[in-house]
Amino acid sequence: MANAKRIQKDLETLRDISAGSGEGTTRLSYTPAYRKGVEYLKEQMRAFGLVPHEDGVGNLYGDLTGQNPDAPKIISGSHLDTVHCSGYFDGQAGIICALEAARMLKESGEPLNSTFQVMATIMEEGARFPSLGGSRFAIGEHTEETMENTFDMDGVKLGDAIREYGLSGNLEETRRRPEDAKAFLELHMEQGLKLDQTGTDLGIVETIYGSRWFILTCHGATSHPSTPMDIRKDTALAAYKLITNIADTVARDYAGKATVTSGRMQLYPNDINAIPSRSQFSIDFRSGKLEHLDALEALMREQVRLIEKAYRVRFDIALHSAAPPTDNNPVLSKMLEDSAEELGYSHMRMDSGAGHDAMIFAKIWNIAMLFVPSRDGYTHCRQEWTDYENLAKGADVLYRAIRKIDKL
Ligand code: HGY
Ligand code: MN
Ligand code: MN
Ligand code: MN
Repeated sequence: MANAKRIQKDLETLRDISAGSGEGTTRLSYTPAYRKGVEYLKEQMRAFGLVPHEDGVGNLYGDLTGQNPDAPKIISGSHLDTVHCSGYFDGQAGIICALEAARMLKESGEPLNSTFQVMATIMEEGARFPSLGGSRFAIGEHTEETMENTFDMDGVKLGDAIREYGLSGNLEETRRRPEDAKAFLELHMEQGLKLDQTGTDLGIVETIYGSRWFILTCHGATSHPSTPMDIRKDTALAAYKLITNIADTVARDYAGKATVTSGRMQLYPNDINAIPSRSQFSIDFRSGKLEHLDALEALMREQVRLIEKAYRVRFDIALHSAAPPTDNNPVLSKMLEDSAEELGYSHMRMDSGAGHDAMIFAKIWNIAMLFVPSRDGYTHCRQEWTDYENLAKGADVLYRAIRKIDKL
C-alpha cells in the first residue's frame, strides 16, 4: 500500500523549496524555484531506480524501465508549476502520487512489461506563459515559432526564458508520439466541493471542461475625473460594465453549465484621479460543452459592440489560449473505478471544471483522470488542502490500475 508519510515529505519539501513569498507556494516556469523543484524530483526518482530526463522545454520524465522497453509506456503525472501564491497540492500531488506508485512498483519486486514513466510538466498554469504550454510542445501543437512570439508579463520571450534556464529548446527531443504510450493517467485534486461535501474518497473524471481565455484591451482617453459622464471615454467603467454584463448573463442563463471569471486587470495610467485611457483584462470561460463556449464568445463580442457605442471606446480582443471539452477514455476510467472498488474506497463519477494537461495529451494518447478531495474546495491559494491519507488512496488506485493496464 502507498506510504502517506513519503507523500507528505515530498509535498512539504517541494512546498518549502518554492519561492516562498509567505503567502503560499509560487513556482513559476523557468525560475530558480522551478529548477530547485525539478532537482528534488530527480533525486527522488534516482533513489528508486527511475532514470530522469528533461526534454527541450523543461518537461521532466522519470522512467522505471519495464521488461519490454520497446512496448508503449504507461505514463502518469501532472504539472510542477503553480499560479502565484498557490497551494502545494495543485499539480504537485499528481506528480508525487505517480512517483509513489513507481516506488510501490519497485518495492513489489514484480516489474511491469511496459516502462512506467512519471511526468512533471512545465507551463501548465497560465501564470507566466500561456497555459498547458509544456504539454502542447510535447504533442507538437507549439512550435519554434511559439517560442519566438510568446512573451510573459515582463516582456521576456519564451525562447529566451527556455535558453537562459539552461535548456536546448530542441523540439525533436521534446516531441511525444501516439505510439509512445498506451495510457496517460493524471491524479489531481478536484478543485471543487463535491468529494469533500459528500465525504467521497475519489472521483473518476468523465469530461474535462474546455476553456477559452481572452485578453481584451479597451482604448479610450485619459481625462480629469470631473469630465461629464456622457462625453468621457472611460476604459475602466467600460471594462467593468462588460465583465458584469457577461457575468450576470452566465449566472442567469448558464447556471451549472458554464462559468466566467476575469482574474487579471491592468489600468493605464492607474492613478486615482485620472480616467484610464487604457484597460487590459482577461476573460476566462469554462464549459463542458463546445456550443456553450461558442455562445459565450458570441455574447462577449455582442456586448463589446454595445459598450463601444455606449462608452465611446474601442476594444481589441485577443484569444490567449483555448482547449476543447475532453472526454476521458472509458476503458481506463473503468479500470480506475474497478481499482477503487476492489480497494474498498468510495468513488463517484464527475466532471472536471478545471483544465489539465490530460486534455492536451488526449489528442495523442488514451487518458483518464482520478480526483482526490479539495477541503472546502479551496485551490490556487495557501488554504489548498488534501489529506495525505486520501493521496495515499489515490496512489493505491493508480498502482492497481497501472497493473491492469500493463496486462492490456
Ligand atoms: O486553469 C486551470 O483550469 C488549471 O488550474 N490550470
Ligand atoms: Mn491550477
Ligand atoms: Mn492543476
Ligand atoms: Mn493539470
